Amino acid sequence: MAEDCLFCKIIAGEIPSTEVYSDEKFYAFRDINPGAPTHVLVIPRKHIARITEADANDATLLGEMMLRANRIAEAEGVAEPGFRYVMNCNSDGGQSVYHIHLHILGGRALSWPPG
Ligand code: DGP
Repeated sequence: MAEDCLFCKIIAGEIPSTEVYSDEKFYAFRDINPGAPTHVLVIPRKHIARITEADANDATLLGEMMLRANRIAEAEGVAEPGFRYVMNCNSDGGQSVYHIHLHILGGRALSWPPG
């Protein structure tokens, strides 16, 4: 757990969240400011501040995160109509919380390219 990390505090239960999925490696919860009818954040329990800090030791973890997210998208009912994964990195990428998180956005037709 990293000090002063919002998402580490959510994992620890110090800040409340609406759980969608939880296991020994990952936690998923609803975004507080949803950008679509379905907006879930999938985070590893391991603190990695930004995706560019992940290294070869994290390869399995990152792959598993995508596979868990696939199951969550199915459970949320967005897999078939379609959805989007987003992971923002650093300021120009729009990252505001420095604990990697995969956004699952769905429940409506999404425009492209993003703003
Ligand atoms: P990003 O901008 O990619 O770093 O996404 C961070 C997301 O985290 C943003 O969509 C809003 C969400 N968020 C920020 N604070 C909280 C919180 O306290 N609870 C929940 N559930 N979501 C949060």
